[in-house]
Amino acid sequence: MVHVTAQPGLVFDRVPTPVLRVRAGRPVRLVLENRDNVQHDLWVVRPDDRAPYLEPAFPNAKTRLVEPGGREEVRFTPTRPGRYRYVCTVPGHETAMRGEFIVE
Ligand SMILES: [Cu+2]
Repeated sequence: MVHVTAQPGLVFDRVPTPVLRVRAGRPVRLVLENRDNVQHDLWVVRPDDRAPYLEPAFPNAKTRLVEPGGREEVRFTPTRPGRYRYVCTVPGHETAMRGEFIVE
């Protein structure tokens, strides 16, 4: 399971650019826990995609908007190895809320 928290101050997991590593072809259980007091989400996107032109890099590789104090779990299978990114797609959040998503 991959567990990510959204923290106050528009950061994921209290580090500037966190890195998640998963295996190609293996199902991923991803949990986003929102410890902030505004809504956030998490999408895995292709490396060069930027808001507002974002789409999930793999089917279902995105959460819905998670309310403050809430959590959501999604399952998806990253099919192709590569370096992807994950971001919060709430307008204005992407520049701060982002990380690397590496599929090995
Ligand atoms: Cu956000």
